[in-house]
Amino acid sequence: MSTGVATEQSIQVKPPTPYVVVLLNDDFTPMDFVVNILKIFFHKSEDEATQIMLEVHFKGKGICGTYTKDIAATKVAQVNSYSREHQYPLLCVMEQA
Ligand code: NFA
Repeated sequence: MSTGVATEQSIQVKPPTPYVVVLLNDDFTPMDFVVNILKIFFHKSEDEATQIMLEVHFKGKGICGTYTKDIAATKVAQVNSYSREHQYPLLCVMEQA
């Protein structure tokens, strides 16, 4: 059984490097499909999802959320698979924040 006593001299705990998950605009993916992506995978409300979708549509890209590297990579893979399953070219990428 653990005594709970740390035997190391110092234990460094640092916050993980943040990554943003980004959606990129294209001319083919329907607006309502993008809104649904933001609701399903990023837990956005209808209003918030619509705002982000319009940011992507008018400015070329928009941030869906900020995550650790592993979570961001999982979101990117899930969104791109879902878009391809529905035969849309929507692109989701991650960037170091
Ligand atoms: N530009 C797309 C359209 O006019 C909508 C869209 C928004 C696509 C955000 C991708 C991302 N149907």
